[in-house]
Amino acid sequence: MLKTEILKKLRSTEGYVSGQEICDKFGVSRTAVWKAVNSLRDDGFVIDSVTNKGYQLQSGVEILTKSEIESRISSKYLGRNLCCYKEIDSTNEELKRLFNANNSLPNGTTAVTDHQTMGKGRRGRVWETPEGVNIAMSFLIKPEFEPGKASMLTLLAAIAVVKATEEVAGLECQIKWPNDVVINGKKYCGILTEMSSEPDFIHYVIVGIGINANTESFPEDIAKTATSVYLEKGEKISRAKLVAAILKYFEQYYERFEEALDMSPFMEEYNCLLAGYGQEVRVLDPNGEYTGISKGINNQGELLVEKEDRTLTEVYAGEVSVRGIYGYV
Ligand code: BT5
Repeated sequence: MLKTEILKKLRSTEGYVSGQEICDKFGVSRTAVWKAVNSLRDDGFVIDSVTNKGYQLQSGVEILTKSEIESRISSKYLGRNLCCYKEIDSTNEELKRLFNANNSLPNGTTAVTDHQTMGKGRRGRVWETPEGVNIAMSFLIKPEFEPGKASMLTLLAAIAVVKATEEVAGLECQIKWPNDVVINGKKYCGILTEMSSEPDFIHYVIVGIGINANTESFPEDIAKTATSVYLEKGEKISRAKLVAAILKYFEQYYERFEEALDMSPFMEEYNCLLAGYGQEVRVLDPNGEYTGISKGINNQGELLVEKEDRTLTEVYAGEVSVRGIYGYV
């Protein structure tokens, strides 16, 4: 797409790029360039234009648009069919609607929005995505493995978020099994994986990721347990860069998962990132709470917890939450 290409060119050039150079490079008319630049401006980019010099992108703009994300994507198929929205109820719900309208929706189709009006957590909980600061993104994949393995994709997504955050923001994160990524003990990212399947066949899996990127403050009910890159680092980051990095890393990990079909290639890495590993945790099981020592995940992605009587329980993510003994992590 011309807009995306122009954006890449402007970003990679210090100083001005002449209109003629853009025309020659992409084989398009001056009018097409002018229209594409204006459309980028409509998206919110600040682009200077000076007669006889050309165009220059002003740095420091932080925008979550299709062209901004596309110009940074390096994954092979994940995010290549990209749908971006200024505002939507929920990116998970949007992908479901897109799939229901078109069963041949490409594998890896991704939805990203700046603002979710009805963001979902697990089991009917609410996920906050206020305007202009956070990331809400979901991708749809069509795995060929059995439905019982899909819950492990949440764990892969958590590793991808950790890697991407380290790369883009230089921040160290931990994973709170199964679906949170935390920084300094506070929730920075939540993951919601949903699936449509028959007993032995997956129609699709949607992995939804919510990230507190540039959030300056949180509603009172979550202020004590939530954090953002901005609050941890004191700097705002490019959300588009983070989206592209998450897609890149998830695709890489997922390729390896498709070969192994379990967590064995990632267990060591995962357990190193696991909050509370080797420590006492409280398992909030609807059939009765208990405490024990977290022994990390097994190759099915279940959390192993050793109870006081030395028995080892395999905790399945479904109905259970795990807490640190003194608080959220
Ligand atoms: C989650 O649920 O953590 C999954 C969140 C998934 C959100 C993504 S955004 C893209 C996609 N589209 C959707 O509609 N959802 C996905 P859970 O483990 O149930 O945690 C929910 C709890 O986290 C809430 O009850 C709050 O206590 C807390 N919470 C809500 N918003 C938060 C935020 N922005 N930051 C930190 N904590 C939050």
